[in-house]
Amino acid sequence: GGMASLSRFKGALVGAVLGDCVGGEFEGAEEVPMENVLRHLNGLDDETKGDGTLEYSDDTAMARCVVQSLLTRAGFDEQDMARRFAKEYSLAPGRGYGSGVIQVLKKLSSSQLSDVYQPARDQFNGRGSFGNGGAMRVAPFALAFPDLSDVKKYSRSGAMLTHSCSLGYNGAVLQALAVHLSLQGALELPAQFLDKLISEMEEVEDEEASRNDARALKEAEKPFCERLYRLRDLMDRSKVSIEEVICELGNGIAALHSVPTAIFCVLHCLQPRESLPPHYGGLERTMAYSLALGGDTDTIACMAGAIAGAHYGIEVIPEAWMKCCEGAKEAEVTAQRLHALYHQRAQGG
Ligand code: F2R
Ligand code: MG
Ligand code: MG
Repeated sequence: GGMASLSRFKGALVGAVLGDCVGGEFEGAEEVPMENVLRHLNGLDDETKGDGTLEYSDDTAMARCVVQSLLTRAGFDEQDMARRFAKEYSLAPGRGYGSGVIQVLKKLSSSQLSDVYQPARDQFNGRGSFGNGGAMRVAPFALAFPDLSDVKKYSRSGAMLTHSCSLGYNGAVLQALAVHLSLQGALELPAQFLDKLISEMEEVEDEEASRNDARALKEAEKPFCERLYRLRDLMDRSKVSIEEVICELGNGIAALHSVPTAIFCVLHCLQPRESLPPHYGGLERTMAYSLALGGDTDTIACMAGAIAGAHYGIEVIPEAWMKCCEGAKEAEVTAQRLHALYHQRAQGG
């Protein structure tokens, strides 16, 4: 499809849901043989499956809150979004939330709260969370705002409702930028895509709060930029093993150890790979590869799925996968409404 086409919007939202649903199987696994991944994915074609047998987790539960809030308020409203997170958690607490963020979600449901960002600031002795919970749910921000500076501003604020550490919210900004650029067709030129992400993150990580957090956590001066440079080195190699990817970029629950990894999965799978079935298209390759990394598979596949889906569009998504994954059909419908909001804004309406 063309730039910011409806197909790309649908692909992004549905891709995220699929990644979450199919990735749940291996979350927390240390080693995941590709054989097991392919067996899992081939099993989705089974006629007896369908009707959402694979349930979504916190990644999608929170992304749905983001979508509903952005649509209802026709933009970012922190009070409304916070309320939706809290309500969703209280209605379905068993979706596999991070152990820290649960505290925030409980506090956000209090009616006496004067500052919705305060519970997040109180996390981890005042340091805030650096988990990938802000990034895993950020895709709708990339789809709601045509202006890149708005995507940056609001994805950051949206993440700060639960993640006040810059290593948490900057991961969300990076993921939102990747989805947004992919939506514009930027993955047609992978090297330029990565250059653009780096130049944007150089600016983002130049802020004082980011520099302070990086220093306190003994990370590189600009941690996400450093990972993106490593990613570029990996892309330039003719062969890269799963172990090298995990070692250089990570596969963990921290945003720093998962957002650049998800971006790498997408870039690596733009072309056919020896370890993956030749009949697989790019989106299937991205999913399979994300799962084979092990670790935080639902979240890495969810983030990679959003970027890849925005690139390839909805047409390439296997119907059997759509049927198996809870919430996939609904994501396709709501993507249409985000598409309308985006183009309304783009026309200055
Ligand atoms: N939580 C999971 N999966 C594991 C458990 C699943 C479930 N409970 C079960 O077994 O049934 N998955 C989901 O969590 C990730 C997103 O987490 P989020 O929203 O960022 O949560 P949190 O609690 O803020 O951070 C996650 C963990 O990271 C560590 N951490 C974060 N900041 C820290 C800091 N400043 N200092 C020390 N540690 C910090 C903590 O261990 C947090 O618990 C996604 O994978 C999603 O799928
Ligand atoms: Mg999850
Ligand atoms: Mg996860």
